[in-house]
Amino acid sequence: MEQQTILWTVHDGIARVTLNRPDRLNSFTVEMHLELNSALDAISADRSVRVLVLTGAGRGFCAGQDLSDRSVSPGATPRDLGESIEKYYGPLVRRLRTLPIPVVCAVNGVAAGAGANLALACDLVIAAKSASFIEAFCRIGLIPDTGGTYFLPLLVGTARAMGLSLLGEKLSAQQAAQWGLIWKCVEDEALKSEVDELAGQLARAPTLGLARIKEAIYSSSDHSLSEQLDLERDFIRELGNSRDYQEGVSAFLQKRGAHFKGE
Ligand code: T3D
Repeated sequence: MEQQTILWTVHDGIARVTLNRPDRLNSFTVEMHLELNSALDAISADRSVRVLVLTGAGRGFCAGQDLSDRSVSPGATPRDLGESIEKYYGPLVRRLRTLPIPVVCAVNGVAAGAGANLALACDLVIAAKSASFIEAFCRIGLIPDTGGTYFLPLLVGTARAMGLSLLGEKLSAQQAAQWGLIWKCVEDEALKSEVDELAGQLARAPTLGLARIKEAIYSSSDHSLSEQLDLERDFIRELGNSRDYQEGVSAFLQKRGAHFKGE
């Protein structure tokens, strides 16, 4: 499907969404938020979709908020940036984290500001070697939003989260992978094939099980060990009744490949 600011397709259980404002490094306007949101509505409603891949067109992944959309001339009434977070960036992160399918982010180039944290909100992040991550907010007097102040310390620890956020320096994709900020860094030419292979693998996997893995991993930071053990029990109980569990065990015992339907 072609909209003004994003492109999206669904094929073989894989939804692919491309942020498509390459001349502005795919930075967000209200129009792009609205189009992305309506694409995610359609993708969520499509039961055939078992994995979502998010990427950017051109040489960048996403440079965060389109700053040319912000009037900062002296005397102009300041815009309520909190409203922008409340209406667009916050709901986008909540949505990606709660989608009951894996979300793969293919970081094809620079990811800055909300663009960097949008990537971190995804479940698996694969970046091209030439890509980079910049918590650019401090350069314009803001704080990391779009979940940045949550994801960064959780993923790389307070010291590195502080360095990235207070200095706004460019972090290479290789360093991001070494620090554990992202899943993997690959050669630029290999990004598409690696992401296609990964998305295919996830689209053929037991989708309900993957949904519960995502939910369990993300809820662990809010839980005690005891609460998490109870959650694991409940999810295992539910999954033990699923068709994909039956298929997985049957396939193992019969020494054949499993054919999961995602149920
Ligand atoms: O406002 C709210 O709603 C609150 C929420 C805020 C969330 C945020 O994301 S705040 C942070 C906003 N983003 C930034 O501060 C990043 C700004 N961009 C950059 O610092 C640099 O562009 C990059 C480091 C990302 C890349 O640098 P470089 O040298 O590779 O590219 P460039 O030449 O700077 O950018 C290429 C073009 O894209 C350029 O346009 P031009 O000169 O060719 O006509 C540049 O102006 C444009 N561009 C890049 N980022 C943005 C942008 N235009 C508007 N907004 C951008 N964010």
